[in-house]
Amino acid sequence: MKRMKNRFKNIQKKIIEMIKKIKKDHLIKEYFKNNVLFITFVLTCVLNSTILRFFCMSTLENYLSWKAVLADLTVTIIIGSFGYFIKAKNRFSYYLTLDIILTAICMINSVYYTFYTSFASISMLSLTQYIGDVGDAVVENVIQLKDLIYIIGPLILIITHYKLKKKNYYKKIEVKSERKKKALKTLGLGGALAAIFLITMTSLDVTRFIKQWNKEYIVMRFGIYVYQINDVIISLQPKINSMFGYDKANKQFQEYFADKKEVKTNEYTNIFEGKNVLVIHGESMQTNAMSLQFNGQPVTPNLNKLASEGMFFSNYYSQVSVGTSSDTELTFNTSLMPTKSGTAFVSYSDRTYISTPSLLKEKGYYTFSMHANNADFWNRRAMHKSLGYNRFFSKSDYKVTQDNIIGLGLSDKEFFAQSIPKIEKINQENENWYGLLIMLSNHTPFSDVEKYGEFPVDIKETVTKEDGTTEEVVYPYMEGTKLGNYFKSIHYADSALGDFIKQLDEKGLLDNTVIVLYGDHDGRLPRSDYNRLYNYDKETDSILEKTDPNYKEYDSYQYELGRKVPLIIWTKDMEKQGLNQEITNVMGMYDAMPTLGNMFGFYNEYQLGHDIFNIKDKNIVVFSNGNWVTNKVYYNSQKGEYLSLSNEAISEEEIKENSIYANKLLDVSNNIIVFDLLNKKNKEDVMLQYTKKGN
Ligand code: GP9
Ligand code: MN
Repeated sequence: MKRMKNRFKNIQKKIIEMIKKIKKDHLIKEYFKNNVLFITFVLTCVLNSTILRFFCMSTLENYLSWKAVLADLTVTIIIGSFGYFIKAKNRFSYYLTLDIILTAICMINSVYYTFYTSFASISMLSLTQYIGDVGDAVVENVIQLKDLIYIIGPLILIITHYKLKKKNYYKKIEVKSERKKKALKTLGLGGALAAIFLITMTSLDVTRFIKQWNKEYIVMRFGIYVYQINDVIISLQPKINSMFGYDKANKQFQEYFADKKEVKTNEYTNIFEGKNVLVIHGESMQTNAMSLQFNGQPVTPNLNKLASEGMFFSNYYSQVSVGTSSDTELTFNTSLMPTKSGTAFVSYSDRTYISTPSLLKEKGYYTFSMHANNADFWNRRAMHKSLGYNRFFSKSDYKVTQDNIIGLGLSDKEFFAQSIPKIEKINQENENWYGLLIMLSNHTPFSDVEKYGEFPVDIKETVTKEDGTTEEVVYPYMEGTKLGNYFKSIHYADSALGDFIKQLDEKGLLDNTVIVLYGDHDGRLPRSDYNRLYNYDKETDSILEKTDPNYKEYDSYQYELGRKVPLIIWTKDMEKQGLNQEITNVMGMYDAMPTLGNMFGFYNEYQLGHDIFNIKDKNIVVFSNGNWVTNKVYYNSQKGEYLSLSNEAISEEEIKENSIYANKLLDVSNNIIVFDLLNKKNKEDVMLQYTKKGN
């Protein structure tokens, strides 16, 4: 004990002596004087990363997180240390190059965050050819002044460099023999900071870091640079992943499905057997638009009509990840979740999928998909084959001219009109068919306003003046906002849908057909616009003060839960049969296949979702970022917080169990795709093992 005390005293003494020496010799001042460029580089990069967190993370604790600052310092000091191997006069180019790269990372993520409320992934780079098409939309709508602020970093570095050059600074500080020493010392400092960082990591930090899907958490704890480096490594993993860990993945997969007990029948079993299916992929259609009207005009009269005449699932969620439209197509048709990195459509199109089209094909259906966009967008050309479509009608099958384009491509009205003869032909040639029609016009940024047709989103009021005459007063309300434009856009898409149903009916194509319509994901609309929608003060043409008794807070939870999309199952005579109803139990895109399977008489033994008519109020919807929702509670795994949705008490146990379930489901789903666990050989292996076990 005494020895320990002495040792401690010695260390203390040494530190005090060191501090005195540093003070006496003005070492800090000297260090700053001799390393101006390096310090400027480090500080500007740390500043940029902090600014990014400031714009993306709402709380002070998040953007000033010392862990993130420490991580940024560590990364920049380590990569900056190599600059000392270079001659002083040439060092600037090295730092400037790095500064530009790191600034670009901040800028890209800043733009990306505004658009997707998430951070960018290198795996999206392989998708740039698809993004290119929406690129203009992004630039037009998303790049804001705040995204340009990061340029200040390299600018400061450039200005500093020229000032130093003028003073002949580089010649003065150049000591050739010192270069290597300095580089190693700086690297050592970076290493020491990295060690401190690693020691302070919690087990939660470690697991989230490895999984990488909780991007906000990683950026908050590790800073943007560590996130991006980790992302590169993780993105390379699909290739590496499928090389290692197969046995473990296969074992977990077998156990998962061996444990699964499912009720397979209910009152809806086989009600649609032998009927054709027309699936309509409603681009960016959100459920909340369906309950709104402007000046007495509903935003989506046709959707509303289908919903009231058919089965309307009003608490239905999209479960997309970075693959947006394509992820929904995957989940809807296979009851699997999007992959953890990359997208199934792009990275894993060569895997085996058990899908609705492939199961219906086994029942003799002709299967097709139609989308008037480039066939390679989201790699559909390859993936639609893997999903079991006999034929994919894409852009080259449609007449697309300058006059019939809205937003990203052929307008929905024109798309539907040109699809009818194709469907008619298929109907004539085949006993049964399954078709998917992917809409396009209602795509962000919803700026082709003049092409959507008249649908004012203002408030018009008729006022009687003192002299008895009347006057119309117009308040701008949602006019000119992105959400307002979205309403105009979805109104257009809704009207295209209405026309389409009418035309199908005229051709007799609805007589033996079930229409299944889903919204593929939300429209990624700004929360501030919802605040205007719910808190508009027409007298001042502004948003009510938060202190106003009428102010309705549209908080982040309401926003997340408000991203619901419609699912409607409709036939011409459903209403007459008394089958029309609203189903309010919470339901996800992965429950569509099991629910429809029961109605059409097919079954996927490897489905992750459930038939909603069997699981009812016990259902749980898992999101690809690990969040989940039940009828009772919504859990945000990034924040580790939950929101109660009913009056029932929520126990910590329940949160824990559901989170374990969610993580397992995501793991199993990801493994199925990455390791191609559904391929024939694998299924045979599994069967063989069971037979052996049975013996
Ligand atoms: C592209 C269309 C839109 O063809 O489906 O895709 P998204 O941008 O919504 O993923
Ligand atoms: Mn989409």
